[in-house]
Amino acid sequence: MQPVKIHAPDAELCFWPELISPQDSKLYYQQLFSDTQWRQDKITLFGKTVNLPRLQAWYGDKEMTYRYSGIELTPEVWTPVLLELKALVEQACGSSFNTVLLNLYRDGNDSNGWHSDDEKELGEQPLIASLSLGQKRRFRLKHKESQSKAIRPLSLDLSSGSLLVMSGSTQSCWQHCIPKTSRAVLPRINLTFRSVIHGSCPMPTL
Ligand SMILES: O=C(O)CCC(=O)C(=O)O
Ligand SMILES: [Mn+2]
Repeated sequence: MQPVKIHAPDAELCFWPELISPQDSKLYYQQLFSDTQWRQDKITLFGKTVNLPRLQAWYGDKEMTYRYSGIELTPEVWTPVLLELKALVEQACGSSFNTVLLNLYRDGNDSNGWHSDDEKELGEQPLIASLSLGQKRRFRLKHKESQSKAIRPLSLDLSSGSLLVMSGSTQSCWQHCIPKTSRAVLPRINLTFRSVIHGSCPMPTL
């Protein structure tokens, strides 16, 4: 399937609206929902520790151990279903990955705050492949230069089975988020496949 190129200044965005069929997406969603080692991670901001507004899990190659807040963490070992999805995504976008960060948005109160996936461990121009399963949620992007009002923010509805690939200068020039919604929504799982340099990790954002 050919992706749709989304044109925006300082960004490279490629979108597959239906990389995975609705039937297969449903099966993958159910399997990941029940078989993933979901964790309630916390973040400390200005001396206050709070729960992240979503559950997370991190899988990857064994040597991706990292240190975070004084503790050493190792990713969970790839499961057959995650390897299957990794292969599908790698084939679509022609890049390879060594980790995946999974997010579970349980309802409309769960969210992911404005951030860029620009940790130095991801390299200069990281390619991030974001696969969505379950409830459709809105994904927003805004250019980092608030003065450049001429550059319009973007909104994309990420439905089940869709793949969004962000590359080039997207992470250095833009931020993205999944806002809360007051609509009654079912859970959504998002997988961001990443290629991380040894001994590093994706850091949580609020
Ligand atoms: O849930 C999404 O679509 C985005 C997830 C994300 O930005 C991240 O995990 O860094
Ligand atoms: Mn992100």
